[in-house]
Amino acid sequence: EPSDETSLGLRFPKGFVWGAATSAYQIEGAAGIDGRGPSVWDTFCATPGKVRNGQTGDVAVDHYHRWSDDLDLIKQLGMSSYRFSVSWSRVLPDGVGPVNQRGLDFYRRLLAGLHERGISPMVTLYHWDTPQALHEEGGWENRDTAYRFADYAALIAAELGDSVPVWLTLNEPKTVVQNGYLTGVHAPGHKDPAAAYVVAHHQLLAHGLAVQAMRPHLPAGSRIGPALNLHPCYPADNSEGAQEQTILYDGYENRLYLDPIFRASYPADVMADVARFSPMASYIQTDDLKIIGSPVDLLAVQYYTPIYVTADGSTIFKHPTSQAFWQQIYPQGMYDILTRVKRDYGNIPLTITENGLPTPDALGGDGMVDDPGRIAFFRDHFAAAHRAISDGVNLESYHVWSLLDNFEWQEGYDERWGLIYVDYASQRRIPKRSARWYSGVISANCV
Ligand code: GBH
Repeated sequence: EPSDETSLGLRFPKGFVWGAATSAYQIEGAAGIDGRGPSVWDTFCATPGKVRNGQTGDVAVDHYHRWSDDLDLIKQLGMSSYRFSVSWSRVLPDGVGPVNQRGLDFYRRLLAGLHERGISPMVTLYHWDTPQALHEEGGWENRDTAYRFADYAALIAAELGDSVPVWLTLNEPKTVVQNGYLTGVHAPGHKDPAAAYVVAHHQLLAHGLAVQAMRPHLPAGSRIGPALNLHPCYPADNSEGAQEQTILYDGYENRLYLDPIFRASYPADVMADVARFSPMASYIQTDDLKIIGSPVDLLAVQYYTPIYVTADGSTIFKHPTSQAFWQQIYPQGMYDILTRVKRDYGNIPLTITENGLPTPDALGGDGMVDDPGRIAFFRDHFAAAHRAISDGVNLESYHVWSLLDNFEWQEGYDERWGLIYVDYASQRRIPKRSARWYSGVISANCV
């Protein structure tokens, strides 16, 4: 039901795919159920002071038990693709070793349910929930974890490969580096710049090893790619210092991940800077970059916010912010990052796997959840994506973050990012006004 004020008359290419995204720890709950092993996020949430109000993903939105109703909602809204992640420790409770059949069966049921409803799955292998047992062996600081990830990836490809056309290896390695190991606001909560960039290398290596390990198990036509959160970086003013600092900032935010994957090389400026505080370079072995640069079939882009960099390398805000203190609302950034990827890395197929906005949603007296801010946000970001397509960007699908309100990491349940409202007391799902609006966009293939 796009109304005149929310409709721009921009038609998307025929066959453009619309969907929504989630991740295992944020929605599944059932933390100790059916043999799931603990992950670093279970440990982190159980540590006092780490997550707002001491909240955890133990129950989350109970998707592990309510998946069938949730798939019905995806279907009713008219989406043709659903991106979710597999919990590594649900399938391999210790990250290695014997398979937990009941865990694997959950994903088989989910994939069969999607198939029955004609919804195409896009599966992320890792969305930050490192098995606790592997973490205790050194986790991402230990090169061995990259090989264990590739083993897990091969297993999943062999077991589920027939029913998944698109695979994403790691979700946002940068966030694990920055939030998990630099600022410590995410699991495992380390504040260790030296370790952080060793972790970056091992995650990138894990990506490349997984691409290689999965191929032989997948049917022809299956596609694999990384999911990177990219940040367009702009100088805060026109001083020379700000311009220079912006280039380096862009290196840390974007090129450190894009260059090794798409050019099989690390950016020299970032490596020189990293060498001041991290032994990362000494962890790079012969052939690692060849492995990391293994050909991929698509790039999954996640865009939330731009970054403005000053001459002293700090950042400032120039646009309205959202309920997430780090997010500035800037649709043009979507256009800028998509066209930049094309310009610098070639015309690889792109999918948007996350883009979204938290709003302070509440159930109204009329039983509706009115979220005009989210509608305006998506309208403007869809329009920016549309313009990028018109300018030749090979964008084939758009997954909004998120399908449902869910466990927003260190913010607990305070931030609602869903198209579908969840009453956490009853677990009742109520599609927000934005969900109905999105449904209209999908059926018209037009924003
Ligand atoms: C995505 O990450 C995630 O993939 C998804 O799971 C999440 O729910 C969604 O965004 C909404 O946040 O974290 O305090 O250091 C976005 C990751 C979040 C990384 C903000 C940088 C900077 C502020 N970004 N973070 S903080």
